[in-house]
Amino acid sequence: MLLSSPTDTALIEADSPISKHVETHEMVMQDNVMRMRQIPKIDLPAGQTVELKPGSYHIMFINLKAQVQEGSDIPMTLTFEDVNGVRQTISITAPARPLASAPHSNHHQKH
Ligand SMILES: [Cu+2]
Repeated sequence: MLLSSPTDTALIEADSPISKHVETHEMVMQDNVMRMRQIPKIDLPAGQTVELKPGSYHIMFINLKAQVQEGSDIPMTLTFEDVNGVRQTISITAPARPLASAPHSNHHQKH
């Protein structure tokens, strides 16, 4: 999903009927391992296109209400807030993508 805005804006909330919770995440390198973490918002600098994709910023569905097929279109509502605090809500659909190899938390057994 590609997001761009003519003014400084941020994606502050995502919601979808397919899951209980929807979070915005980013990938960060930590101890040479890519991990994801929840972020409160995704900044959209004026005129710049920000891409949401596996391995980068993404929207994560927590506690899915039903099985989701890869590639199926997921309806969701995105809430944006600009620098003046003005909010705008947009309804979209976006294709579901697999996680790739990015576990949420690492549970390595170490000796
Ligand atoms: Cu995630």
